[in-house]
Amino acid sequence: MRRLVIERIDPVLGRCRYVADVDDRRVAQPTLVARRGERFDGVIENALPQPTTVHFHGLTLAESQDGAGFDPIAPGGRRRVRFEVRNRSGLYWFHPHPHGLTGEQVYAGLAGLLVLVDEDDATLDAALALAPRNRLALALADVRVAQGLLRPYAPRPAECVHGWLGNRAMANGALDPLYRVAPGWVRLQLLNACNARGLLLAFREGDTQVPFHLVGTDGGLLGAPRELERVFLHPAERVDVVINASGRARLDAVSLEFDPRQRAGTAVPQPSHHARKRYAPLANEAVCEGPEARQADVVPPDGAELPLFSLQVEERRSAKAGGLPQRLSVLADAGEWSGQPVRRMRLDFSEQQGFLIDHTPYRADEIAFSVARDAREVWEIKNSPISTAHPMHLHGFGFRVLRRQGTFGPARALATESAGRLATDLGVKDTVTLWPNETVWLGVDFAMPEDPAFRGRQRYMFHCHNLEHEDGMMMRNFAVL
Ligand SMILES: [Cu+2]
Repeated sequence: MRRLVIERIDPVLGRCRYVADVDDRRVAQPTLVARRGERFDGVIENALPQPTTVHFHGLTLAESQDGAGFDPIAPGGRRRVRFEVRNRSGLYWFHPHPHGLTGEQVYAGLAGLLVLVDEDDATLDAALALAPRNRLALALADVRVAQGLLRPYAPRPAECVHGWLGNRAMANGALDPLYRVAPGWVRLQLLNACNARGLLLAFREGDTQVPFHLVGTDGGLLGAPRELERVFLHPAERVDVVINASGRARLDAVSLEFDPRQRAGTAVPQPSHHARKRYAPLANEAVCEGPEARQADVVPPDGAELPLFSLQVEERRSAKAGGLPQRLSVLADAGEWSGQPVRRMRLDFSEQQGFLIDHTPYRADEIAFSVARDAREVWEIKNSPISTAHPMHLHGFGFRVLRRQGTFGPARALATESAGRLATDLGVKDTVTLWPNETVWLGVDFAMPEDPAFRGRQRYMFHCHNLEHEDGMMMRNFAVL
């Protein structure tokens, strides 16, 4: 059994971390590695002064294992969580999901990576002749640094509506991350762990942009690699990319400048921190209530260029670079979904309440809709023209992106085919980003494992993974019956 402790380090800054006992070693900010078919067996201890949960993002889990916030762990409490790892190899992650407190806790450092491996994963590494240190799994997050110090989470009202942004990037909790790699292929499994910032990932050698290959998305490897120059990565999305470092001295990963399509103007609805009001010790802490001009921080807006991390290529005489296979997994195209029932949802903006799904603020005790066990559904999700980019996350089930319509120019330019899909839409996804005025069609298979934990009604969530939108009620519960 593993022990996963959620700690708060500094009472002023509130920097949090996961501490795991892995093979009798205490590891801070752990990256857990699991093989498909293995069982996870852990005790989660909450050493925070707030309620929390641990959501295993992207995994096929029953309600009791998903950590979605229906049943938080109280301060000082503990919970045993056991499940079988059923998903394909890829980068998954775990983070808190207590309703109303998620943004604060994730920003405080609570994001752990879960790398799943299987035969396809090992075959790819072998073909690339990957040096062990040339494989990195990184949680990329923007943090607010002023006078050399990390600033605590203190969003102003406008930031509670539009998102809390940082001015510097961290990878796995470290500022100015630089990794030494050997010549040859480098494989990077990258998570956008930012609260709200979208990234347009690219690699540079000096001033020259260096192409890379997309080999996987949220839910594992693509069928075949795609060569790209840049790729959008919004909060909670993952990409698995390989880049050839042979003949290069240094590669810098950056988020390129882009138009973030903020179409909701500067409207500032009255934020209301429902979660804090439910917990007396937190009710008087000011969040979302400070004066607009309280902080003098200069934070680059969403879409501004931001350096992410660097790869220093160490010189070696004989670098044996393998070849990139043209077949990565048996993943086929999304398949035939015509004739399946269509469920329609709309992402809205309300001048009073901020961003919502179907004009309805989240209610913990509400079930917005029910889905039949083992059903296959098409979800048609439309984002309002008065909106912003929303990375929408579905708990419990991976899905396929079938089609996009109304995508704005610079994103549309990255489409790979007539259905408007982007390269990242070609894999299994659990989080999909919708630009303002865009409609996406998803194919969702609600097949449930034959496992006693999945018996009976299972509740899941569908929500925006801009964490301020999520905490601001842009979330719905649904049930699988
Ligand atoms: Cu959103």
